[in-house]
This record gives sequence, structure tokens and C-alpha cells, in this order.
Amino acid sequence: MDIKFIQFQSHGDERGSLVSLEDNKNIPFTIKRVYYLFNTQEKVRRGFHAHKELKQLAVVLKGSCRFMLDDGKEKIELLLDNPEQGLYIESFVWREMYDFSDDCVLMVLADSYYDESDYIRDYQEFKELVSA
Ligand code: T46
Repeated sequence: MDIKFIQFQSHGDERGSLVSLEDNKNIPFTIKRVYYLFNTQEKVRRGFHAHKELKQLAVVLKGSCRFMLDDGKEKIELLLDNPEQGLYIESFVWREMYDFSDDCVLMVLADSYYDESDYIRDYQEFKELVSA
């Protein structure tokens, strides 16, 4: 599987650091939606779905968490712990998120509005769709 991390330019000085995210510049799509996960509980696993169309970029703003990405052929585990990097997640990739640190804030930029019909929440159905 081709894992794409996008490295952001960080503008840092003695006051701290600043990262700017811009549509179709350092973000490879037009941002239609932003959501973020916080207060995530220890030993909780989230996700367990793929998307038919949605493309997203996940950025850990604080703390860390792990992603398991599965394209139906290969499963890859990744640690997100750097707010200067975004993990690009294509459609038809099964994702699970876990090992959230207590302070984790995970922001996700998405190229579409929320649409439950875009979710594939059944792993067997996902496997059939990607092998078709
Ligand atoms: C994804 C991973 C990384 C909304 O009402 N609007 C939204 O934009 C989203 C994302 C969710 N919701 C509602 C739907 C559920 O009732 O919030 C609740 C929790 O959503 P979900 O169980 O889908 O959360 P995760 O953490 O399992 O998955 C989310 C995204 O849904 C998903 O697209 O890729 O984060």
C-alpha cells in the first residue's frame, strides 16, 4: 500500500510554531469538513470502516495515536505523533484508530460533507468490494 504522509512547513520562532493548511496547496483537495477527536479513552479502538469516495487528511495536533490501514491486500500500522505531518487516507481503505494518548487531539480534514451512505462498515463487504 502506498502510504502518503504530507510534511507541512512549520513556521517556528522563539514564540512557538505555526502550521498553515490551505486548500489545493499543501492539502491535496478542497476542504469541505473539519472534525476532531478528543477525550478519547484508553484501550478504545475506533473507525472500523472504509469510505467509498471520501478522501481525508489526519493530523495529530497533540499527543499521539495509531492508525491501522488496510487496503484489502495489506495491513499497515502507523504512529501519528507529529503535528507537522498529515496522513492522507484514500477511499477504499479500512481504518482503525487506537492507542490514543490521554492528551490526543486528532484533527481530520475531509473533501466531502458528512454522509453515512459513504461508509462501508462491514469488513466482509469491504473485502468483496476491493477484490471485485
Ligand atoms: C474516519 C475516522 C478517522 C457526524 O455527525 N459528523 C461527522 O462529520 C463525523 C465524522 C461523525 N459524525 C457522527 C457520526 C457518529 O454518530 O459522530 C459520531 C461518531 O462518528 P464515527 O463513529 O464514525 O467516528 P470514528 O472515530 O469511528 O470515525 C471517524 C470518521 O467518521 C471517519 O470518516 O475516517 O474518524
